[in-house]
Amino acid sequence: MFFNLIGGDDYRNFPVKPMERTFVMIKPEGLQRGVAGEIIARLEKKGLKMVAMKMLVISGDLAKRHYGEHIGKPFFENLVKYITSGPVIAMVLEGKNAVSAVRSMMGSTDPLKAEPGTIRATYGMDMGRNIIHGSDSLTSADREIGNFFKTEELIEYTRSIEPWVYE
Ligand code: IDP
Ligand code: MG
Repeated sequence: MFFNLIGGDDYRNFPVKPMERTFVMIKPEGLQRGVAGEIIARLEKKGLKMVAMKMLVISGDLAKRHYGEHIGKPFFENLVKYITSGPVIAMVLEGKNAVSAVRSMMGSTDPLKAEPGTIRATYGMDMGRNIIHGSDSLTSADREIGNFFKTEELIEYTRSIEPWVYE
């Protein structure tokens, strides 16, 4: 588990909290439609801390590993073909309950059923073009982060705004 303690030595007596890390990806349609920056801005404004980010074209092997739980499902082949079809932006975000914070900002898998205002409801029309991926649990997050990033690509740093994000 990538636990990270922030503010441990803080002279303002800022409490120590274990933070979660989650894996987030802007899918190819996000870049093609020119909304990647807007989506990243939403996550950033929420208070989540970026600890890693890169743009890449996913290989077939990586796509199959990333979506391994869906092998055999009717949409699997298309999903792998699509997710490898153009560049994506992969990132690791850190925060209190980061996994569920991102999932609730994303909304349901089907953008037409996603709660209005969520990222998928705002930017998407179709299940296969739902704009964003976010880990569904801490276990998935660890696995997915490991699939996309080397440990040395996860950057440790302190943000001075932390006490204005967390009580
Ligand atoms: P999630 O992304 O909300 O966690 P999953 O069920 O893990 O949803 O599915 C992974 C991705 O596969 C979805 O984000 C979506 O792009 C695609 N997908 C899932 N179910 C379908 C489907 O029934 N038809 C087409 N694509 C699907
Ligand atoms: Mg999923």
